[in-house]
Amino acid sequence: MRSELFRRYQKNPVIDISDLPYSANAVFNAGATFFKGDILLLMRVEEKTGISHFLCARSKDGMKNWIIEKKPTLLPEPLIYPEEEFGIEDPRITYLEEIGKWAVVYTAYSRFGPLVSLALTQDFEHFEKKGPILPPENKDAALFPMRFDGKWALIHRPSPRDRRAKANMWISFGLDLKYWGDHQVLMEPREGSWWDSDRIGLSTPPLKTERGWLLLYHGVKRTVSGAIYRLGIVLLDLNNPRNVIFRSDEWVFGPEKSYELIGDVDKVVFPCGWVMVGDEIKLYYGSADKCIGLATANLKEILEWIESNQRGKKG
Ligand code: BMA
Repeated sequence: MRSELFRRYQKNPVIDISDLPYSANAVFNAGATFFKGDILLLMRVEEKTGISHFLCARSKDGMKNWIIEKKPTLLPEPLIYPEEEFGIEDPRITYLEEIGKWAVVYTAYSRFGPLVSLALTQDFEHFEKKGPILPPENKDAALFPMRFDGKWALIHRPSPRDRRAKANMWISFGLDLKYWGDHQVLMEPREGSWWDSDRIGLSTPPLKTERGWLLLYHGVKRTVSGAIYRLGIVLLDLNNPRNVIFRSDEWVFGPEKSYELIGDVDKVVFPCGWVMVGDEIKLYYGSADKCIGLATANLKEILEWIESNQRGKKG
């Protein structure tokens, strides 16, 4: 049997509510990036009201000695941004070299439904909120770090209210970071008993590799005892990310440990961020909507695994 591609950190959960400087219900679904020599997590904290905000944590090795901000880093501001009435959730971070800023794409939630909002920052202290960039219902969005033929690219997941219509992943393009067009379906859920048959959505922002843009997506299967959230691997064409060149048949990571199986929402692994340290990927994932898990993977192993799976299919 092959060893797992993603291996859990032995001391998981890497961060949970007992690490926070104030009382909260849950800390999960964190965006991740490098910042001033540290690994920085922008964590979703769900308050005991049910409303979420973001809180920064930093660590040299991304495993221990986390320095966690004393106060919330980014709060919903419903008076200025009514779409944030019920909170802000699930940040995905991309560093945009062209403008020298980090883009945080997140879900803003209100009575009008979840939508995709954008904020820019240079220091993770001050944020320029740009407001909604896509209308409801839409979530699971992240930017690519560069332009393609002069245009920025964004992956996102609109979900039709009519549950008979599938929630697909889309890709859109734009000349600035605010207005999006050239919308096109990128990936659809599979059918029947497949692990990703109910809905799919982007998990981690696209990571540039020699073979293509690597990303993880979550696939949901609905069962009589509820939904199961698992992860699959995708590779997109380096020059034209509309082309999916690989999608794993099998999930590569799913809820197995008690902290992934039991929480506020059972059987959920939900990453929003990863970083590359040399050849090692550090993946940060929300566990059962309650705490944060860490898993590591070797990029070469992943690319070799993709290669052998592609070959297997062709042969
Ligand atoms: C998704 C998002 C995530 C959450 C997941 C599992 O739709 O709302 O924030 O972690 O469901 O509950």
